[in-house]
Amino acid sequence: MLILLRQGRISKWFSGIGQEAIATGATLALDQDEWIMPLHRNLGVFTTRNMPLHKLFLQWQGSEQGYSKGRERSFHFGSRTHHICGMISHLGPQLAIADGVALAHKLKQEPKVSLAFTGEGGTSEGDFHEALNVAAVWDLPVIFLIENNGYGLSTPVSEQYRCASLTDRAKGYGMEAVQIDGNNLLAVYDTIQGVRRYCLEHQKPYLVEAMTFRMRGHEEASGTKYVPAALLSEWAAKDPVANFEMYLLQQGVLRADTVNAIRQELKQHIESELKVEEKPILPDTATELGDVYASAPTSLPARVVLDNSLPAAPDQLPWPSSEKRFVDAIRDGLERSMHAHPGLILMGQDIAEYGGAFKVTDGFVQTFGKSRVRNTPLCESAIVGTALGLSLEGCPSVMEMQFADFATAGFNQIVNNLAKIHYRWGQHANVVIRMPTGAGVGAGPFHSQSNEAWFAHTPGLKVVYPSSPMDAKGLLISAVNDLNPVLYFEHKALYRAKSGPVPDAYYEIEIGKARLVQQGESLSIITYGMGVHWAMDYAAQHPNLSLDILDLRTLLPLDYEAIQSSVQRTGRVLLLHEDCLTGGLGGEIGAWIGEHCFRWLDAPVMRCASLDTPVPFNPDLEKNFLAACRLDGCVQKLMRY
Ligand SMILES: Cc1ncc(C[n+]2csc(CCOP(=O)(O)OP(=O)(O)O)c2C)c(N)n1
Repeated sequence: MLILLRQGRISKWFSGIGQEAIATGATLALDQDEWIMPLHRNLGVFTTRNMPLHKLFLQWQGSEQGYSKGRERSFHFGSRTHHICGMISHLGPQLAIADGVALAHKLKQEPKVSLAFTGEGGTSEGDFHEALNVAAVWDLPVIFLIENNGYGLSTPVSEQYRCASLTDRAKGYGMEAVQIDGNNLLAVYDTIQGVRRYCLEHQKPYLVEAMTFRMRGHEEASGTKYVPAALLSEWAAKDPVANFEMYLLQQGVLRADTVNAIRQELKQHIESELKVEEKPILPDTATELGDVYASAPTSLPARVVLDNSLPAAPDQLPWPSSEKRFVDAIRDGLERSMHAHPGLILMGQDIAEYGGAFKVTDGFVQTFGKSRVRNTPLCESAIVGTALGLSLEGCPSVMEMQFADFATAGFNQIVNNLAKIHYRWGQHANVVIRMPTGAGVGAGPFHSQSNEAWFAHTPGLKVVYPSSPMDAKGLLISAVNDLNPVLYFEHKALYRAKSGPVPDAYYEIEIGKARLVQQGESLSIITYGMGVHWAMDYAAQHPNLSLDILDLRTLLPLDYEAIQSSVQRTGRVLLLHEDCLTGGLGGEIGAWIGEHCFRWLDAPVMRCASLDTPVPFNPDLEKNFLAACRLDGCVQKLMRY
């Protein structure tokens, strides 16, 4: 690897020299179909799972024939075939994915563990704490394996943590732990084998701290100047490969000539694998864009798919339907999905016996049981990670974010892990995150935000935002059936304030399709969520105006066809949303209209949005904050233009 790097034949990678026994020993101790969540120094995981060397080389050359079609670097890739989950650079997020996989095994009653690696530096991340705590509270068979190699980049352990040993932390989680010599292959192998048996038998997690040393720089270019020479020579004497070889020679398992023969054989193998030609990548934009999302699953529960040719008045629906409040429609969609997908897991704070902060899942635990309706500890990041782990094992999940505002605490897992995993290495993330959102409820800056734009900006996510009970049920069912991560925004102020007819059937509303609420000629109001109700109320109060109201319903991907049709009908566009003005969806849609629909415009595209301030608590301040109070002014201005 070092030679190839110097020759420029492979790209930057992170050396595990001096730590080989850990990745190799741990991987050997597991069954081949047990998931491993490796990190950047764990070449041994990939080779021990017998990944063909030529394909690994091609991966590090950024080739299309590697494991990530040239999209990922170094060890940041996974392979379902090998039960290896690719890391993201942020390190800690790997740990909770192992929780999800172990949860799936536990629920399916399969005798399997998952194993997640972390460096000692990574143990300082909140993700470490959250993942270990969830595994402990939920009794999950996960092995957490710390490779304590002395330095996190240039930071020595003395500046990383204060406990005497990282195993001390296990006690705080109610978990067993052991510290071992990570440079002794047999000690690693034996320990992980025994720990694995423990995890299976007791259905509990276990923490292993393997002591080792990083013999080279964090990556080659950064060197080891900051490491005292004495430490390097002390650990050089403990080299795991040289010591194992010596041990085998002493035991008579190996002879000197066999050692040479093995070396020659490996050298030749490496040389011939390196000869596999890399075909140059011919970038194809359609392929790149096409791989952002997983395609539709091949089999889905029998369902009705509602399309946009439905009568505008929902009470003329061709199916039996009942009048339902917005909140009950969500509940109905969730309940029908639980029946349709026996493997579907619900997770969230207080969602079981308590029924959730908004009582959406009230009574679910009686119907579906506690293993499928799961109260979680207070740890958004770990639960999103767990949801991803469930998806690796084929279990869809719906996580209730108690308030959309708290998505910040799980942001990394959402925008970096869920969103990018399919593009990076072809793994889907069948995860729905319910986001109770919005203001107008006097809840102040941290229980009222509209944060959909953060996610609508992230390739790989889908963002839906229903405004009617009928859409709420259908879009939720679609979101669960979709293999991609879906952020499902539900406005809290609509829960009990709005009702409407909802078909009794198990039905989908297609993600990515807007709904024409009413057709008009003088002005388009393009909006979503609460904005739809503001626009409808406004239209009712101004019957003299012929308003075209388009409910986007999905914010990513956007229905550009419907947007263009609306612009063509009126030539005047007002983009209305509850989110703040700057960086809101309105700016993006406005730019698109300017670029693609200029010839139909009779006036500049305008935006009506909430103020660029946090959401204030006082009702009068909140009213002044919200876009609704500026709607009339915007419409009048646009009509006058
Ligand atoms: C969230 C985050 N912060 C910082 C970094 C930069 N970084 C990459 S590896 C590393 C050190 C990690 O140390 P450790 O977990 O001990 O693993 P080691 O590299 O020693 O194997 C740092 C700081 C990162 N990748 N992610």
